[in-house]
Amino acid sequence: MNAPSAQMVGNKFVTPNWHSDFPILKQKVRGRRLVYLDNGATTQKPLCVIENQNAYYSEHNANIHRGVHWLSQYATDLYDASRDCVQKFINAKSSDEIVFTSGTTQSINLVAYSWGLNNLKKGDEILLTGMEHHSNIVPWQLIAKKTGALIKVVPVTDDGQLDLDEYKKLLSDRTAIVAMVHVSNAIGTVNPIEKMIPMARAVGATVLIDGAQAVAHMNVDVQHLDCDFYVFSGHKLYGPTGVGVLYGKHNILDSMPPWLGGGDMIHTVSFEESTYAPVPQRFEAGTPNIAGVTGLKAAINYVNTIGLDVIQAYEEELLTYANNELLSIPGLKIIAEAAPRAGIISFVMDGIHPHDLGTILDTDGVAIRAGHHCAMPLMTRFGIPGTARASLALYNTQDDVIALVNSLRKAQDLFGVTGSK
Ligand code: C6P
Repeated sequence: MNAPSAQMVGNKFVTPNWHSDFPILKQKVRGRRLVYLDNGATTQKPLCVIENQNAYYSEHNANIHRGVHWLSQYATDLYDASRDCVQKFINAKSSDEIVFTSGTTQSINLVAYSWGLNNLKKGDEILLTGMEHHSNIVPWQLIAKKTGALIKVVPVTDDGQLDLDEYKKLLSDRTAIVAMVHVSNAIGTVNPIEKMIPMARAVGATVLIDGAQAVAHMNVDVQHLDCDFYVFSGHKLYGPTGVGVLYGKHNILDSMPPWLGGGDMIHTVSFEESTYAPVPQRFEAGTPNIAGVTGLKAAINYVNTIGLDVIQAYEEELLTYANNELLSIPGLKIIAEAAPRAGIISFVMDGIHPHDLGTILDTDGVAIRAGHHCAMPLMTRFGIPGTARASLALYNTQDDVIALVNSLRKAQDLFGVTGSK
């Protein structure tokens, strides 16, 4: 399937009925139709995921990898089937390369504390980019303090893209790891990681990609990318909260010591010494989020049924439409307007603070995010306290964009701002 799914009818494009798969979108907020444009924070869940969670707790709940009883074995099978599903979803070579975590944040911390603490030494460089989410900055700062490694940062250009000339200059045999975001949560830029990963490999660096904002919007093939680690959260992919993924190449995961200790990650335990389970169990200490993991499979199945190429084509069309509509508002500036973007429009408006915009839009039932988006260094780079961010998902429609634009115009009226255009 590769045809865009929206059809032009007159001057309006008619969207498929994905909206109706999401029960929460039927409700009214403050008496108005809910216009949910905060999908970068978390996506809503389709009925099949909600029903999956209900079925898990109504029929299948038991602890996994422990019980000899039927229910435990059933729950174990469900859990393991999700691992196979994720493996296929990102085209990992084997399901052993998929570690379940609580989300992107935990996945990055796992790599920092297990790989980083054991591989980084004084003078090594950790190369980040100027558009990282705090969860791909702070863990590395903590590890840099402990190891004496140094953090270097690829600068962001005025048009919201990574400066590839500077990236090239920053790469050297001191670069131990490049940890970078695939799609920026704050401004939506899609980074050219297909080009950047081989450059990092050429200097022998390990590569981690933060795919939190990518996996719901485009196909990801980790073998094709040839990254060492790829991380994402289930809840931004129409799945439950509290479940995430760390993909790691088998040889590198296998070389890493456990990060958390406890049940289910051991081979043998005595008071003198313990030995550890092979990967991925070595990194899944304690009772995991079994329900969440099974829900992630339901979410991936949902996405696969539509097809990420179809979703991507549809969202690109909607993003272009939203972009043009927003630019018709005087005094509104889109950050990274010229950059290739996925799913996100981040903007500022003359005379109205982003937080005020967020509050006024909420009175119309329009949910956006306003603030620094956990990317404070990027806001500093642009000299702004924050932005207003509308982030799209497959269920958003042209009507949602119209509601957003009308509400922004209303905010201008309320503030007596006419804009500079
Ligand atoms: N961004 C946003 O509104 P967790 O919280 O672990 O699921 O994801 C953290 C994270 C890491 N990287 C990127 C690129 C992200 O966008 C996020 C989460 C949300 O933009 C909440 S701050």
